[in-house]
Amino acid sequence: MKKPPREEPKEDLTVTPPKTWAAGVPAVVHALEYSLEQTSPRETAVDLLTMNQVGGIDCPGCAWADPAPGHRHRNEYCENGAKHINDEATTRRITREFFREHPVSELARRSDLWLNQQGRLTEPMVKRPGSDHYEPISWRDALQLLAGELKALASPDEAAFYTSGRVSNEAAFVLQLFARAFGTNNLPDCSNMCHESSGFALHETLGTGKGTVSLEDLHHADLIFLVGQNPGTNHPRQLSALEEAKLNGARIVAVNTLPEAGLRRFKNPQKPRGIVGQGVQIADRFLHIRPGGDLALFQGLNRLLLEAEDARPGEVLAREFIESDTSGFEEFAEHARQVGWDDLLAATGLTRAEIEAVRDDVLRSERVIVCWAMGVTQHKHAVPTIREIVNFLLLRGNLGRAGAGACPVRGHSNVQGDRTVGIWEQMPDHFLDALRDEFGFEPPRPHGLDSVNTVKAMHEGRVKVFLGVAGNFVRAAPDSDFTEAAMRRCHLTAHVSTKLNRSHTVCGGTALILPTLGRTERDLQAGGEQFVTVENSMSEVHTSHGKLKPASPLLLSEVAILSRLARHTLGTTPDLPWEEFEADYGAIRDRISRVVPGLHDFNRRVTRPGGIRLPNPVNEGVYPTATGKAMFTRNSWEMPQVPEGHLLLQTLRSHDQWNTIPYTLNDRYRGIHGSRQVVLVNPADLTALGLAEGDRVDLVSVWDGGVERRAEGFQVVPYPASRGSAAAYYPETQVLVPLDSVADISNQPTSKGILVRLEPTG
Ligand SMILES: Nc1nc2c(c(=O)[nH]1)N[C@H]1C(S)=C(S)[C@@H](COP(=O)(O)OP(=O)(O)OC[C@H]3O[C@@H](n4cnc5c(=O)[nH]c(N)nc54)[C@H](O)[C@@H]3O)O[C@H]1N2
Ligand SMILES: Nc1nc2c(c(=O)[nH]1)N[C@H]1C(S)=C(S)[C@@H](COP(=O)(O)OP(=O)(O)OC[C@H]3O[C@@H](n4cnc5c(=O)[nH]c(N)nc54)[C@H](O)[C@@H]3O)O[C@H]1N2
Ligand code: SF4
Ligand SMILES: [Mo]
Repeated sequence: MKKPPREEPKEDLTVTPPKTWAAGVPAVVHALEYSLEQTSPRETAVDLLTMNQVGGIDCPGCAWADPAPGHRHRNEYCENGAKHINDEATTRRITREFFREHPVSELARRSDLWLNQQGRLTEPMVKRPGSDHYEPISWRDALQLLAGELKALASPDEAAFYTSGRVSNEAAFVLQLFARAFGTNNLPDCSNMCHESSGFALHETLGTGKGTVSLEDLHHADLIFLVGQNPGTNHPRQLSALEEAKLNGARIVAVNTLPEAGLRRFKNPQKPRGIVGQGVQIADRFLHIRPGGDLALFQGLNRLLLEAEDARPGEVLAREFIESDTSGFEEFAEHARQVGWDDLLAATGLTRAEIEAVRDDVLRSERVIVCWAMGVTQHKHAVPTIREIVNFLLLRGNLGRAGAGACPVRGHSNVQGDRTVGIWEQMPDHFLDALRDEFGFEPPRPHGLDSVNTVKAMHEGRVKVFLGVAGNFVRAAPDSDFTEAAMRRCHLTAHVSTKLNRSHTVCGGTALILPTLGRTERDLQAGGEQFVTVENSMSEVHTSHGKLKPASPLLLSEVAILSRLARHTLGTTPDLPWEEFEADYGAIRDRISRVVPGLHDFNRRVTRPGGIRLPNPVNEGVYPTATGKAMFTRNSWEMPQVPEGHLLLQTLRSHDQWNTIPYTLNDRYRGIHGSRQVVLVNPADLTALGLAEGDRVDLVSVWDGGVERRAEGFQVVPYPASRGSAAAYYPETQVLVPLDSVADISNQPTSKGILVRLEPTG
């Protein structure tokens, strides 16, 4: 067993030039370094060789899709996937002695990095009211305690059940079934803070919340946009798909506020030439856009396409498709023609020539795909931005055909699947009807609380019991001080987790840690060894089989914990056979197959190599929207106002972290080493602000309401960020994101658009 570090890592910043390419041999070496620090060579090998293979472990990292069976590489994983899996397979353990030694008040002062590095949780623990220590508790007592608190609530709506997207379909289905049978739709999830804006925009305009493309489509596109995403770090195998597309002749346009390494060159570690050669250039064009400028960019492109059609009638727009498959074109076109170039260029920070060059790329391309992620969804006008991307795709019929479409690139490995099987506070009636018909109870109909509204409700005492299934809610949710105060006001907070994180240290009166098996581990139940299923970003549902010995004999699976909690709370009835679910996950999949369209005959179909691809109505020319057609929309925008002396801050991920969990203090591709307390700013902005490299500053968020939000002790790093913007790491800067600073319509926190000033601290 490896020993965890006892000391906090020392901050000692060094800065080197940002890298101009991603992956290749150093990436592999870095993955192994992190792995071997965590675990043993044997375990590293077992995990990695079965990862993303048929019958193997699904990578617990991002939701990127696997190539078709038969086309997979022997090493079908990336540097970061290797880190994520070994972070779970670590041989470090947290025992009851650890909690005896470390009071909760001390753990609450520890860094996110240190908490995670202590290793895997091994047995259920409780912190009782008035105590400053977690102490051991049996599973039975823990679940009875939680069930007792739930039953004592005046209303089921006084409970909230949070899910993070690593949870399997089976566990997620049991959780939402339990919550609804208990009587609430309070099912906030990480997706509320991730792709909620995509869901709303796509639902409205196309009638489906999901992306429309497959990996095959990417390989055969002529033109691919990468908007507001950093694939080299967050979806590394996307680079392999982009490489293939390029070899097939595709052009790539990257739109970003930062010139990320993965957008420039890619050296494929799976290919000999990737190791020794120059690699493949990824972006043919880089648009160094201002933060929040993407709506203006796509509106400008759309205007240019309309004008190109005026000049060459019948040659530019997909007239027949627009006629047969869409609604609202005339109103949209009238609006788009009125967009003023001055506003548009100011909002994007680009030149007209740059945008016209992209128009020419578009005009030369038969098949266009737009990929996007958090740089788009985490802004105030994210929903209109994505609607405008849909307008852009519709204009030339780039939907519903091979090599074209919309590609929201999902984060967590099963965040999309969790939604498919019912994790959403606003599930539509047809889903709730199917649940009623299958299980014989009437699910509650009023919408439940999303993540932001859960924080508000906890703060106001309207939610008293919080159960988090995976994730790290107090670090993922905005406005850390407010969110933590909200959490502390609960009667009871409980977390089903693999590893220790800050959410365990910010406790309600009573707090429970319910440790669980990770995806890498064998899951043995009464009905034999179980596997689970997940859905990737391309709507492919497939299996994941744990291989390793569980981190502790006292761990229960997520399904077992949730089924037992349901049994303790609601009792077993013939209609709700919780024991059966726990014993054999096939029984859960049977139920899913009758509730979720597209997953019929789930048990049989999902075990075929490659699994099931869920149908997307758009690809069949069906649009379940208000008009029954794909909808053009009119979108207005206001330029983000950045008063002099201020910057628009984005909170983002380093190369060495998984969401709220930093693995090291480095961010290799950006040339940042030894510290995360940095703020990256354009040198010209620094000069204007009278700041210089290495200056120490506090980041102060500017927002109405009289509360000061301050993140202390940052070092200034000159960096080619677009003018007027700044970048710093999440979750350290989470404290700056006001709870009320949300995207219109989706209520998603605007984690990429926070107005700040930098206050020198000498
Ligand atoms: N290694 C690793 N992989 C991960 C994760 C992780 O933490 N670590 N997290 C997973 C999850 S849950 C998610 S959601 C995804 C996140 O994947 P990404 O969306 O790639 O993640 P972020 O680090 O938030 O980076 C956002 C990108 O958008 C750019 N950007 C910011 N503002 C703007 C803007 O206004 N316009 C444009 N065009 N660009 C902008 C930033 O410069 C940055 O490149 O990654 C998943 N994969
Ligand atoms: N400021 C700011 N805030 C953001 C973002 C941002 O870019 N900026 N990004 C947002 C996004 S996109 C997302 S997705 C959220 C992420 O928010 P979350 O999904 O809530 O956070 P994670 O950091 O992924 O959660 C890590 C924890 O999950 C637990 N865990 C890991 N694996 C398992 C498992 O298999 N089972 C169980 N039960 N537990 C497990 C471990 O205990 C670990 O400590 O944060 C959001 N918040
Ligand atoms: S690209 Fe994503 S899913 Fe694939 S190995 Fe890397 S982290 Fe895992
Ligand atoms: Mo995410």
